[in-house]
Amino acid sequence: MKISDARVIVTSPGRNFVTLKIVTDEGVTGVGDATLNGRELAVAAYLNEHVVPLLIGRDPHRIEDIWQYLYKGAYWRRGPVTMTAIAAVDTALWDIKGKVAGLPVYQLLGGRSREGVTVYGHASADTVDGVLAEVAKYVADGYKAVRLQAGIPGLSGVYGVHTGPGVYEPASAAVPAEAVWSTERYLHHVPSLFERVRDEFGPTLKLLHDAHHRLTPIEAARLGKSLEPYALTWLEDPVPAELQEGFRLIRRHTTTPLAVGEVFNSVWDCQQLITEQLVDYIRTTVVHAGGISALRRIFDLAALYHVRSGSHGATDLSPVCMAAALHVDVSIPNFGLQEYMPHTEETDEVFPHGYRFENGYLHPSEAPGLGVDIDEELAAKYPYRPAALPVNRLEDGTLHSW
Ligand code: KDG
Ligand code: MG
Repeated sequence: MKISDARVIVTSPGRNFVTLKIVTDEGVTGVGDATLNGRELAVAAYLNEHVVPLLIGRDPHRIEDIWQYLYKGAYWRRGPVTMTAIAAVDTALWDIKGKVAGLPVYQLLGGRSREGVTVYGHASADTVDGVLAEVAKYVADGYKAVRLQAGIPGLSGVYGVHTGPGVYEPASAAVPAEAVWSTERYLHHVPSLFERVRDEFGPTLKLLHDAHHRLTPIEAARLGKSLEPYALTWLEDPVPAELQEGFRLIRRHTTTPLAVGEVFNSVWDCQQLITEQLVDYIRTTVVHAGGISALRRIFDLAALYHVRSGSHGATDLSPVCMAAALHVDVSIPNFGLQEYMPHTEETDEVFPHGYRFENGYLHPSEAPGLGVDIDEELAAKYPYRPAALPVNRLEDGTLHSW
């Protein structure tokens, strides 16, 4: 069997997605998500210009060899654009292998380690009362875990806080929107949110929070400490994680579990965090960390150090990524949680898929391969629209992150 064609499909059914479809001379096809929020066309160009020409004529069964060839052969290793492109190829090849084998991909990864994939939903609102109402809806839907994000009094347009109808979408204008951030206001407000939710919903509901990389290590340590009475499952992205040793300082001060990794691209980005046991959950995902093959390697390393998976699953990761993530989640021994934000109806129509939500769990498709596809005709009806992630400035105008 040989790869005869590979198409890069850019579509925007509510938001932008990039998808790679690999076609073989025997007519078997595979899909991989290649979406990098706000930088979609860079990955599309990388694939079209530098990767697709290298794939034609290759044996699609040689997943590992093709991965190594694209990674080592580029000379310029790692980076989000390169690794997202490699991830798309890897994911599509696993899809093909599953279809040829007549098995869902999780069977090729060792089979089930659990009955369902526990997911967390997003309770998000301007006010604490609004968040409480959202949590109640998730609990009624069977969710076992909920992430809490609330507006901060005195700040408008807080990143990560979704209000009103429609799905979560942080990328808006072609030129990044700007908001004002105050760490003081934030650190003062967040504990009161968790106090109310714990009081109302009791001790067993898993509660999470995302700090979106906005703190310094000592500020994060203070937040972790102040949230200890509310027993979070995790505090996510407390600080930007380029300086992995920065997590030592947070760890020294708090027992609040830490999660990090949605912006990581390779095992090297989390090596120190994992081997020094500086985090509890590693949030790397299929699309941005080099595909199913590379993600499994990260999770295997994590398993040796009591670190569990907690893959990113926001709406800017397409249903192709979610389908692939679920095959990994259901098979690995050290699964923790999977993030889940439902996509828009338009997105679900463009990406028909067989995974399903039931009572707090997602279940991968039982169809051979990943159990997801792209309707190319429908995709063509939604042209690309430039959209970028926002930035924050401190009250004095200094550029902060998110
Ligand atoms: O593209 C950025 C989003 O995926 C991100 O803001 C979502 O932080 C996020 C999360 O935890 O889902
Ligand atoms: Mg996050």
